[in-house]
Amino acid sequence: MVSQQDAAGVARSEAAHHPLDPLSGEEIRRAIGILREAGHAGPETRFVSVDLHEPPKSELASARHGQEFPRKAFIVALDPREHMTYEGVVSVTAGSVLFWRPVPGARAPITLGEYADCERLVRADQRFREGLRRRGIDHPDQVLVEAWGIGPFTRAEDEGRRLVWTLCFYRASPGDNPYAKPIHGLHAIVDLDDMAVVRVEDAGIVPLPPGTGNYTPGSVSPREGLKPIEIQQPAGVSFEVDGWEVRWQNWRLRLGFTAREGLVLHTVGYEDHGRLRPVIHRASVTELVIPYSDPRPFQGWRNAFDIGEYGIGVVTNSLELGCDCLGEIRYFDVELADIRGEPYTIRNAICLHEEDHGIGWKHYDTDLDHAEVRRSRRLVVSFIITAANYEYAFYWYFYTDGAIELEIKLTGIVLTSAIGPGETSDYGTVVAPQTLAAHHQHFFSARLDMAVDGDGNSVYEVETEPVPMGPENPYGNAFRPRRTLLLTESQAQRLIDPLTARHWLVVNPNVTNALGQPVGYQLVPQGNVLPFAHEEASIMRRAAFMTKHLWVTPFAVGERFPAGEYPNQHPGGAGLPEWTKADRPIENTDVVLWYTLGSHHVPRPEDWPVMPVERVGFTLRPFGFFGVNPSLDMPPPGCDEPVEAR
Ligand SMILES: [Cu+2]
Repeated sequence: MVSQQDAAGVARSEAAHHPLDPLSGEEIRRAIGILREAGHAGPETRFVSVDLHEPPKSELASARHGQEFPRKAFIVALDPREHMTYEGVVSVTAGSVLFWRPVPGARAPITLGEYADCERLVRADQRFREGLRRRGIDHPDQVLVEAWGIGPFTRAEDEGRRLVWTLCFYRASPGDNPYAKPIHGLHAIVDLDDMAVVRVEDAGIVPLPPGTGNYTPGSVSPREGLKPIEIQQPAGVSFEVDGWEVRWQNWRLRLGFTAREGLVLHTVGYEDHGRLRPVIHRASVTELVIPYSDPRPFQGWRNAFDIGEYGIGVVTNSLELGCDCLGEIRYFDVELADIRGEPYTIRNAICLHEEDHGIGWKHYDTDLDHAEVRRSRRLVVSFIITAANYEYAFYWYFYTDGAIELEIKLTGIVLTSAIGPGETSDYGTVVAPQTLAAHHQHFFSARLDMAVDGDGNSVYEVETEPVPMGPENPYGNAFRPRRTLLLTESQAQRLIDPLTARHWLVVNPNVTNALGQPVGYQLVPQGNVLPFAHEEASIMRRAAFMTKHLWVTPFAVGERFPAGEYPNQHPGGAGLPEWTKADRPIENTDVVLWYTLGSHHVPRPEDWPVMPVERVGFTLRPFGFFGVNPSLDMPPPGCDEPVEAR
């Protein structure tokens, strides 16, 4: 064992430079090896995820440069013979299993390997093939079979099974868009553990739509007249990258990546005159749920948890220069584990670059006939995922004025179903002949473990109120912001209200700026929406986080995902609704903000056959964090000299 530990130590120092670095392929391999050697995993074991087991904050705080540090893997796996999910932590550096435990009742997320096996299985099933033949489809190999989380839509005899149901589409010829030919009514219910088709259901035939929905250059001739735009940075980039650490214009942060969340930001801080001031300890998007409106049989089952049921790290794209990203790009490869626990690499998974962002500030002094203008710049950290028909592109922006923004771009192909010739529906838009795109919504949960100048943070709701006319307001013009301190979790379950300019302010009551005000960052909502599902609909219990735009919790180890650790087939109530029952105090403590971003999607004909990008986001802006415009010292561009000098 000693030699193994030595070997592990060497591998660790080669692989990781910081305790928050994502696991390398070698560390993944080592972790799985340790687990197997301890007898916890056999040939049947299916691995869901092998991610860094992040060190506790206390350990991070005491970590010193050049010091050795432990490396641990958090592993989720399942044994299909036992129908049991397991989770545990392996110390890669100590060569030992720290714990390994069954999670009774949990249904592990659907892995990519199972997703592919499920498609092959269903295509080969005689009952399914008969269903295809009834629809005049003789080529099962041209049928795209998607495995969807079944949620609560199971029967009594399904008890204990890990199930999915399938939606299928027909690729009439190679290269065609399968979503143009949704196969209506034919659904297989598949036990992923046994990898067996439990039953095939036929809710009735609707003919395939006639269109092709193709969007590639072969089927669309590109327009003319677009001259090239080239982004040039002749002196190179202004950011520095050291391993997974990024420094840019006073910003310092670390990048991370997990199978479930994709990109994670760690220890986001701002270097303010030589002093590194923390802002966010950890930020990521921790759930994504898409409830659909269509009430027809099976169509009403479509409620995907793209993060909790599948994971978005595993479906991250390899990005291409000039297509996904423009300019001087630094890419990061990430390493994940496949279903057998073997590491594999997604090349160019994370894109890092900087962008000019228009004017940052300006003033023209009329008397002096003199203008001062500064450009704004932002650092962009992004990744893009493909969740079957849909693409989600996640962009974290860091600005020269101290703001941080999350923008999520939604694109790809809307989910379709077939309807009869000439038919319409209240529950979707006809986007092509006989092709219905159901109304739906996308709810993201951004988890922001805040650390505004340290861990002692409080959250205020800030609204603006008019002042009653009277001695205090004789002209009726007065209005003022009203701050309400959110004291406990139950007080901190809030909705947006744009008409009162409602937003939330995270302050550190223990630290003041030069003006004597507590330092803070505002969470400023952009457009948002609430779910329209009935309160008794299962999705409202399973994804209860989406019923509020803001939740605030005190930081607690293990409170990572707003719909719980294992949302697959979960009846609901886990995660935020469960934790916040305790109504814990949240004043002057280490707080976590959970902000829900809702994108409301009534499909347009213009969303077909591939939809133009739609955006949702929010901004974190300094409010008293600096005490003065932090971009004051941006260097003048060439245009700032007095006009008379020209
Ligand atoms: Cu949509």
